[in-house]
Amino acid sequence: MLKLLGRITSINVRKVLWALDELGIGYDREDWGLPLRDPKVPEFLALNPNGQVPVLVDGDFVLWESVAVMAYVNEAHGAGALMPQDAKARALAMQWVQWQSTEMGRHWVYPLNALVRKTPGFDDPDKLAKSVAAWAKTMEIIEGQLAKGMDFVAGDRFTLADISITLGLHRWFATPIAHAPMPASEAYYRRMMQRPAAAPWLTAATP
Ligand SMILES: N[C@@H](CCC(=O)N[C@@H](CS)C(=O)NCC(=O)O)C(=O)O
Repeated sequence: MLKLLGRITSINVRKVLWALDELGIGYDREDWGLPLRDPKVPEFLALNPNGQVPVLVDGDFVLWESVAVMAYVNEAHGAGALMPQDAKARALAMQWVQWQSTEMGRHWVYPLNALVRKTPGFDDPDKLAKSVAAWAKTMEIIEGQLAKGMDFVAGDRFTLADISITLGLHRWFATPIAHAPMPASEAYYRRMMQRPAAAPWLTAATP
């Protein structure tokens, strides 16, 4: 049985959980990550020297970095069902997966901590405004992509990109900031919420 280490309030953990559920793969999950269980302890650092979640344990194989973990469970345990076979189509899907993780993901850190988690120290209005503005620009990029009229973010089929982008949209909508209208993104988000494997990972309890 696969074991996933990580708290469900982590968007990076939820990427993997949604992929596992989408593929119908069974797993055990252990809560790790603050404030539940400190991953910066020797037992956890031996698995991931970064002291971060998620970590996947598959027998004696250990893997960290959520994008790598999603890709691994899809290929090793899901017969590749969540990515296209065609190299260009697969690369385009991976483009969105990586972009969510890097370009988009770095801008929500400040707003999420300041406005949702109320983390002490995240109280600089200038930093907050700059992060929100930069995050909003990434949302315009998503809106532009989804307004092209495809059913999914990277084309005509559901891929790992939809997991990453929908979780990013979920965080955007769950953060109490001004949301400019994004009709294509809103419609897409509602469609994704209909997927049985998605619903548990798109709740108010996990912004
Ligand atoms: N690039 C890494 C980032 C992992 C990461 O930032 N994890 C956060 C949660 S989203 C974490 O472990 N924070 C420390 C903690 O929860 O104690 C990935 O995609 O897996």
